[in-house]
Amino acid sequence: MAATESNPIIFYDLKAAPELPEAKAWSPSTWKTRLTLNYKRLPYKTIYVCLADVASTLQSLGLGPLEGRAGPFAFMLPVIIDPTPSGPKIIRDSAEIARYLDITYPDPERALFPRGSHALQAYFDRNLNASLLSPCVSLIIPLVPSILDERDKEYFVRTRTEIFGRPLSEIRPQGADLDKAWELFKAELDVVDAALQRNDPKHGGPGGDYVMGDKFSFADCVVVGLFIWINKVKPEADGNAWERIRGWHNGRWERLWKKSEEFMQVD
Ligand SMILES: N[C@@H](CCC(=O)N[C@@H](CS)C(=O)NCC(=O)O)C(=O)O
Repeated sequence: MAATESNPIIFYDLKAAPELPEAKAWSPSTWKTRLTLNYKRLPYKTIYVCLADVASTLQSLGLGPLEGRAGPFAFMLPVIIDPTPSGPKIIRDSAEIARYLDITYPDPERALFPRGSHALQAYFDRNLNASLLSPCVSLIIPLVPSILDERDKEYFVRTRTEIFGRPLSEIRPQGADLDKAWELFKAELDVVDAALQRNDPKHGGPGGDYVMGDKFSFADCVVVGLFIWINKVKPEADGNAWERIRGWHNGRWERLWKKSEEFMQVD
């Protein structure tokens, strides 16, 4: 084992506006890694980086743009540096990081990818992100600037306006369209809920509130990371989004949140 309390893993996360301490640690992708590190009880230290500085920070570590990517998404967080005996090792992308940590710090009791689940979890991660992308783009992304400092606000609005081809302020639906967007979001979660119902012992499943039933895994980091993001960004105009979501599907998401709370420490 390489990382120790005195020589921890370095975890790069995104910074929120300093005057909003409750918004600290807001990104869904970097939460996947924080949950991963906390679950595996690995020693780590977080470095918070402004969105506008992600590219220059990663370039200063010797990283180039992600393959096939240009513009704002060419450099993304999370990134970790693991102080291995053969020198620092840089890993980027939350799923890559989780796989790397399972291999490098094996602990059968705390595997993020229990045996046989690698392919299924890769499919889950990809599809959950893809299916929730469209409702999240309209509901949550336009509110992200509200938790950023002035420079990041300008960066986020400018880059997202470029990506979406219209001003960020026009993306968020209003009135009846807002309710429709939440319905679309719920419809996507209906699909996940229907799948998770198969964990019930009456279907031969193990029971329990995690994606894999009674065992925490990387798939839980994917879902919980998304909910934490929604909580931090606080779409208050919608009457507290989490209040809405936690009652859906017979309280499934609140139970998952509560079961995962022990892995939510922030340094
Ligand atoms: N698939 C990647 C996605 C990472 C990602 O989307 N990161 C965003 C923050 S949530 C980012 O760093 N964006 C940089 C930017 O917007 O400039 C992962 O899971 O690590």
